[in-house]
Amino acid sequence: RRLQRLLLTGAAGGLGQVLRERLVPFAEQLRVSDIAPLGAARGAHEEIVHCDLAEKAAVHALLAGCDAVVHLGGISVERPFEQILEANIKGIYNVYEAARRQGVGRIVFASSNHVIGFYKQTEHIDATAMRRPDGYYGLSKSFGEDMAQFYWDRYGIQTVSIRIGSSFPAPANRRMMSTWLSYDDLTRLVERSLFTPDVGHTVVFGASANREVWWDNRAAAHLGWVPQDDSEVFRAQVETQPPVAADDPNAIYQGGAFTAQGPFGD
Ligand code: NAI
Ligand code: 15L
Repeated sequence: RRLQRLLLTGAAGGLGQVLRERLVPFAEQLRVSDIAPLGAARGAHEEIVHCDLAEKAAVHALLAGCDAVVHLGGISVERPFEQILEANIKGIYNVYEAARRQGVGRIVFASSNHVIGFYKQTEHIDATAMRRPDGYYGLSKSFGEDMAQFYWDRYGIQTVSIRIGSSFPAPANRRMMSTWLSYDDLTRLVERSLFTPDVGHTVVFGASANREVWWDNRAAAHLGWVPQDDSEVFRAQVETQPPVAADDPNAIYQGGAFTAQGPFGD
């Protein structure tokens, strides 16, 4: 199972730098793209394309000749709406419309837990739960998931929307003991998302096999992804931090502090 040409957007970012290495076995050619510097090509298997996702013509050229896209590019935190509009909302439209025009059949979309951030940590949900975005960033990911559903229903372009929890080398706080997604589990999930046949538009929550997970992935069982890692190995380290107050959003909401960002004045 090897693609001819795979595009990775957001390749200069935290997860992009990880997947730039780890996606290599999955394609003959890996096209890596970002608006930020990417350095030199890492070998004959790599193509580097600098591109602003908000620029339609550039994105259409970016997808030419690709079999699939792992779409990580965009703003990854809460920001004023105008910034999110450019990178994430126009960006995802440009990616899907380019996929349609260029005949790209599959997209792996880096969605986020912030599409459901206003659920309480005491609630357990699955992919059918109504979305409750916790800011403009979460709204843009919610729009991205709708875009994915529309391009599947209307044009047959397949997507796996991965609602990533917190994918970092280690959980940075108590909330992330639940939301943490190891890089190894992320890589295996992206692999399953690229190669599982007939995914249509599948929504999957990206969290490792942590002791307390708020998300039920039975609706994505066809991906055959079973997380292997567990944040428990970091508990002692995380619990050296002072306890979180009971009224702190980090202790109440699945989206943690994102639920209390803004408002952004002009
Ligand atoms: P990051 O912020 O480190 O990387 C995002 C990359 O997108 C950056 O390199 C940035 O330069 C690029 N970018 C921003 N605007 C752009 C534009 N207009 N045109 C082209 N490129 C642009 O974020 P990270 O952590 O690597 O996340 C990757 C993806 O996964 C993002 O879409 C993020 O929203 C999503 N995600 C990540 C989570 C995590 O725990 N790391 C959790 C949930 C979702
Ligand atoms: C996200 O969506 C962000 O991109 C990431 O930086 C983390 O903040 C993560 O969610 C999280 O919720 O921990």
